[in-house]
Formats: sequence, C-alpha cells, structure tokens
Amino acid sequence: MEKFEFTEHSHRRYNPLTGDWILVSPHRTKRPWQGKVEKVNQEKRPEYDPKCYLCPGNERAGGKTNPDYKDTFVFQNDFSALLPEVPEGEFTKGELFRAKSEQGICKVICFSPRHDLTIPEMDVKSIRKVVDLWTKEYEEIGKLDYIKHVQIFENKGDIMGCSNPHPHGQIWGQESIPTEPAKELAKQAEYYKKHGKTLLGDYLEQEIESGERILVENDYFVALVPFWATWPYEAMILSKRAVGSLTGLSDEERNGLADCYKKLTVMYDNLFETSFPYSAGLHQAPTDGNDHPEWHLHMHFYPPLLRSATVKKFMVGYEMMANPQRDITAEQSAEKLRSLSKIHYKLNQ
Ligand code: H2U
Ligand code: ZN
Repeated sequence: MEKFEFTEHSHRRYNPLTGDWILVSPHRTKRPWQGKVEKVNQEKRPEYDPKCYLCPGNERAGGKTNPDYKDTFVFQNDFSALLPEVPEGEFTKGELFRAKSEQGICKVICFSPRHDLTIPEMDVKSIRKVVDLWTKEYEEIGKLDYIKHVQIFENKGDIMGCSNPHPHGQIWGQESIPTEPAKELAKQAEYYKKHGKTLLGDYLEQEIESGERILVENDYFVALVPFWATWPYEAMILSKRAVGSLTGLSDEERNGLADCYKKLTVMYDNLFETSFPYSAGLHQAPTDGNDHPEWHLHMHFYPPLLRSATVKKFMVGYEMMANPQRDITAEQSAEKLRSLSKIHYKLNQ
C-alpha cells in the first residue's frame, strides 16, 4: 500500500470552526483544470438604470424613493423577514413541537450608486466606505437591547438568488444567535478557554507559515481557501489581529479589509472571466452584551461555480444526506486562484 497523502487519497477533513466534517476525493481529479473556459455572453449594464429599485432617485417596490446618494446607501428592507414589532410568545407541545417568536430588523445596503459596478470593479476607497457603513450598522443594530446577532451578507449573481445586479448586500439583526454563528461561537469559546488565544489566530499563523492555501495577504488581512473548504472555490478573509468585530479595527485595518475584499473578488472574476457569483458574509461577535474575546472577525465566501461560468457544484444527494464532498482539493483551488492575473479581466479587454 502507498503512504497516505491528503492531497492524493480520499479522506475526511475537519472544520474546527463548526465541528463539521467534509469528504475530499482528490483521486477523482488529478488535474484540477480540464479544458477550455466557456465564455458566457455578458450584458453590459448602464451606469444608471431607470427601472432599478436600488439606483439613486428611483422608486422602490415598497413605494419609497431612494435619495440621490453618492457613495453608499442603507434602508430598511421593504419586505423584511424579521420585524422589530412582533408579539412575544412561545408555542410548545411536549418535547417535539417548539416555536418561539423572533424579533429583528432587516436592512439593505447599496455599495455604490453605479448600477454597472460590482465590488471587484470598485476602487478600494469606495469599498472602504462599504466597510465603514457595515461597521456603523453592526454597532447601531447591535446596540438595540433585543438584538443578539447581526448578520451582514451579500448575495451576488442570480444563481445565488440575488434579485438585482445593482451592487448591494443585506443586514439581518435578530434576538437569537442563528445556527452557523452559534456553532462557531461554541467552538471558538472552547478553544479560547483551553489555549487563551483565538482559534482563528492560531489557524492563520499556521496557514501563513505554510502559504499553501493563501490567496491574498496585506499587513492586516489575509484571504485563503480554508483547509476544510466545502465549495470548490470557497474562501475566507481573516483579520491578522484577533478582533471580534469591525468596530475593533483601526483606520488602516479597515483599508486592509477593503483591499483584501477587492483582490479576492478580482481573482474570482478572473477565474472564469465572468462576474463570479457567491454568497459572502461577515461573522462577528454576538451583540448579546457579553465580552467575546474568543471571537475572531472573519468573512466567508461560498461560491457555487465549479468548472466554468455555467457549471456549478450541486450540494445534493450525498451532500444533503451525509456531508459535503469535493473532488478538487483546497490546495488545488488556491493554486489555481493564485495563478490568475491580479488585474480585473475587463480592464484587459
Ligand atoms: P437580494 O438581492 O439578496 O435578494 O436582496 C435584495 C433585497 O432588497 C431583498 O431582500 C429588498 C428585498 O426584500 N427590496 C426592498 O427592500 N425594496 C425593493 O424595492 C425591492 C427589493
Ligand atoms: Zn441600479
């Protein structure tokens, strides 16, 4: 028998942030890159679209009108999934039927007045304004006494269910800590208790030392493909310094985050020369009034594309019934992304 190599042989990988496992089958693709990249016809969007409900000056579906905003703009979601006023109550029947009212708040953030741009096409200064607005919203929403968790996220691309190509994201604050952050909270707290340091701080130190999965590194932030990535080109942005949330970042660090966000998404767009779809979101310390020294600020990117601008990875069958599975390894994905031009492909056309 040959010696086991995790880059060659089927194996399981552990996600220390959630406690989940994934299955990796590298033998199914010795070569990560198989053939040509299909180009998709890309519509060129106008800078302003009179029919877009996010463009400055336009009326939204709910009847309100957007101001003539110049950089970012935030508003309460006209179709909020969570509402600040909800009658408090519980429904319990025996052990098996449980329900509880949930109070919350949902907002939409426009990243830019320009309808035709996306994060990788925006300049770092403008992305920094998005970081500033995220910070302000996390702080303000998190201060509300009924809000224990603030989820900031972005759906990009219609295959991710994004309703509009205008660059935007969402914020959902709520009175309980949702499933994924709750798993991360438990794991980070356990690690911190044992080692007196953050789990992601120690993880990042070892990733930087190895370099194998690193995509972008500046003085304050790193983007990498996590060892336990489930989506083919999954990535994570981590702060080098152990801070729990955006509010703990210095001015320079906020620029560092904007720079890292841009560089990662440029790589993504260059991979298939298309506007690369993903769901991304920040994971920050709960806003439950407790100190969270264990929490280490990070941002996840879950992109569905696998082999081209149209072939996506399905999380079905085994993934739904058992756990996620991937063929191309995290190391191969990182190598592929790193090999791409650092200049956005549209600027080369
Ligand atoms: P997504 O593209 O990720 O679906 O986000 C857009 C959000 O914008 C969505 O939650 C809201 C939708 O409810 N929206 C408004 O608040 N006002 C509108 O006029 C249309 C869409
Ligand atoms: Zn628009």
